[in-house]
Amino acid sequence: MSGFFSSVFSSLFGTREMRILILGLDGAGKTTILYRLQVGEVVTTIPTIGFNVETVTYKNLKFQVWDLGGQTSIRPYWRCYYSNTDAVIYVVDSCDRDRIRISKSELVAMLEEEELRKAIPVVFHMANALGLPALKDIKWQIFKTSATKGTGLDEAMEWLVETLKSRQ
Ligand SMILES: Nc1nc2c(ncn2[C@@H]2O[C@H](COP(=O)(O)OP(=O)(O)OP(=O)(O)O)[C@@H](O)[C@H]2O)c(=O)[nH]1
Ligand SMILES: [Mg+2]
Repeated sequence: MSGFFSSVFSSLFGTREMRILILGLDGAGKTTILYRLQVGEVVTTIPTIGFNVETVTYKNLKFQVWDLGGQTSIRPYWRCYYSNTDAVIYVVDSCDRDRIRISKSELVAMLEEEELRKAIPVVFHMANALGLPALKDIKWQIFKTSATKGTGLDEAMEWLVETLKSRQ
């Protein structure tokens, strides 16, 4: 890349890695998504107590991706990770119908957090059942994804990258 273009490029994106959080209820598939994005494979997971953090390179952009544990007792600690977050991937297991309301209320509560005001939310996995009024004034998108099959992840990441770029 010539000096001119590389300086334009770095002024657009800086040298800072974009910070992404992956949130959602326990068992939603967050850790599976993190490692699917990082190594392109389905890994065997155990419930996350605390977090996993990995650097993910996607379309030549580097992301620092934080996957937080989603168990009820751990959710209050999500807020400790909110500051300086560029995007939140919120994962909903559409088969977990019994807990869809809990998932919705955690999502709505998260979106109301002041520290996440500038973060771009992306919902992975869901159908329209959530009906989210809280999202009407912000740019958002829902993608049907499967971390095990790998479907939908590319499309969702493509949208996120373009949205982050258009905001620079
Ligand atoms: N069928 C199907 N199963 C999935 C998918 N993603 C994850 N799983 C399975 O769901 C289980 C839980 O996945 P995890 O990725 O560990 O869930 P998590 O959201 O990280 O859970 P916590 O760490 O407890 O918050 C695992 O057995 C995964 O193999 C998916 O897209 N489809
Ligand atoms: Mg996990």
